[in-house]
Amino acid sequence: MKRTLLTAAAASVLLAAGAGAALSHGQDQVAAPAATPTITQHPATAEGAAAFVAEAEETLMALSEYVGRVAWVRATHITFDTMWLEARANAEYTELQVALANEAARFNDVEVPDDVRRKLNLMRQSIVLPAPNRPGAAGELAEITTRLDSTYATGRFEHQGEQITLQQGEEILAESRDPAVTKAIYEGWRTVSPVMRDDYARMVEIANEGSRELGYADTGALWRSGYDMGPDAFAAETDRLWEQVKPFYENLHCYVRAELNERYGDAVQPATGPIRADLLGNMWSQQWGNIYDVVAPSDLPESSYDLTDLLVQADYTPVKIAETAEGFYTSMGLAELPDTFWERSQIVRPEGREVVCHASAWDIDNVDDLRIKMCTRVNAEDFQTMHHELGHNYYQRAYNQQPFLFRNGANDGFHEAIGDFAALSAQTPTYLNQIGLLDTVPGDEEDIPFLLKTALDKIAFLPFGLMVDRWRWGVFSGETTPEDYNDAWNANMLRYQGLVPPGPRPENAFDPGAKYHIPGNTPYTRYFLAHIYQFQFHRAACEQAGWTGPLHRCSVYGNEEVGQRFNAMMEMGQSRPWPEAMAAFSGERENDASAVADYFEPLNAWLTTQNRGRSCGWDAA
Ligand code: X8Z
Ligand code: ZN
Repeated sequence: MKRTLLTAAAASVLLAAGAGAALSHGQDQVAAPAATPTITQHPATAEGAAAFVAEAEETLMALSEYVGRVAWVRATHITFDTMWLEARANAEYTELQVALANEAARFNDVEVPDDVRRKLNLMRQSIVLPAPNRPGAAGELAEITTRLDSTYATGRFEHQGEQITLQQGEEILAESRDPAVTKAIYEGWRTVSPVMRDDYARMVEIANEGSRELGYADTGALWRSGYDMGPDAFAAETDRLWEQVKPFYENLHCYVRAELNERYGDAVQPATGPIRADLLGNMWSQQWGNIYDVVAPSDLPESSYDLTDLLVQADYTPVKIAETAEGFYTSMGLAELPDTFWERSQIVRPEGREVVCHASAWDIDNVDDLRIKMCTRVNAEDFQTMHHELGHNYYQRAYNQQPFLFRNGANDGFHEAIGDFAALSAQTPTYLNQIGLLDTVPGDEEDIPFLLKTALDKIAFLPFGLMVDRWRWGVFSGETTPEDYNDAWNANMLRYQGLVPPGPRPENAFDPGAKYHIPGNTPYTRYFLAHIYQFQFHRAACEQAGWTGPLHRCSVYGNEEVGQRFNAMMEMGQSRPWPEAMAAFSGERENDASAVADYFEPLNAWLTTQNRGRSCGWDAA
């Protein structure tokens, strides 16, 4: 993710507000911010507004660098003290943001130039979790968010007599085809989160209080307001996009269910109804590419390569994956990453200390102290994630000439889509061949296997990308109360994804807490949007490159003209409403899932044929 997400706007794109193991529940030591920010009162005139904005940007930028460095140290070395420091720094930053947002309101009725108005609005809108303006609130909020994030990061559970990490659990789930094992891993990881529930509920109360003071109905409405349209219009827009892609998802669900039924039998996976979530090769069933071998079409040629195998055979290391991803961007004419990227990033999981392994990209000084934090493994998934993270870093650097408040993505979905756009080219066999990983580019007989593999990740993701915030919107609005947290989460999983847990969930379960972005407080609709935008960008880029073949075979590797146009969009940052940024690159001004349909067109037709005679769908009641 990218960094402005959080309570503390500091540095990581996925950013985290987290906390952890070392700051245990019931202790109350953190919190008072080190300094109360002093904000100069400027006259309520256009000049006063401009002076206020300039001063605010300077103050925010300085504090954000400080908070970013503290947050980096906490995320890469979780201890009682680093949690204490992060909570304190985040509290201070939140207090500053809230104070500035309140001050900005004094200019509501003053006529000011568009860019100043946009910045005044952004001062409110870019606070992910606002604290109310009363003593102690920002401190309590920051302590909770740091603790939630660190609890997730340091979570362990018992499996076959050993304490294992999330990453170890994910690896087992990706590879095991034993339903007893996948069930144990699915349920085991979810034992780390019940302890988060009360903290989460309290956090919701505080952030809602803060959001209301800023004029939003609740924190969900605040999150939905960041898309250059009203919060209700944005919710309706996501409904519209989902309706555009839902038939395709249902087609994929139907096909995968039938294959799983064939593999495991009725007792494990019935032929109708929802799919058992632990059989899909991923801890949250959000991407299903790991079970390609289970669902591979038996009447088509086998894929002639597996990217994980290619990387392993070619002795790739995590650093080499990072260098290769950088090479994709530089081939499009973008500059190399700074030396400090290589010196300061965390590319592999360090020994002997606790870290946040969930991948993120950071922009510590808001200029060029770019870094990633990953626990990279040599496999196809992390090859893709590396391109994703560097996309954030390239965006951050492209907009570093903008004023501070515009140093962000056109919207958060753009930020998440940049690297995925690059990876759509970087996963083509043509590209893998160009960089020497793959000897022979397969012919079109492998198109369906290739598209199926891609859809297992990209299409399967769509309802997950939607359901996470649908849950949070309900929580923030009060429609879902703490007693219903877990049932509402699983009801969403059933409704949107057509999935069920492998067995009844315990009374104290808090399954949402077992997904990083819930304890990490990272809004999630961004990823749903990114899974649409990346195909819009890809289609536009391939058109610019003069590509006339099928979209899934197009690669813009080495195309400097496309790179230049793409960078021009990225350089705009958040300075203009997002449709203008999109138009700058693609000529389009809308969210439009037709590019998804175009890319996967042959696969969707093939799935329809495969599903003939099957009754698809599931009952969500
Ligand atoms: O969180 C991420 C990135 C960091 S922004 C690794 N992603 C989402 C997830 O893992 O749930 C990328 C895809 C969706
Ligand atoms: Zn991201």
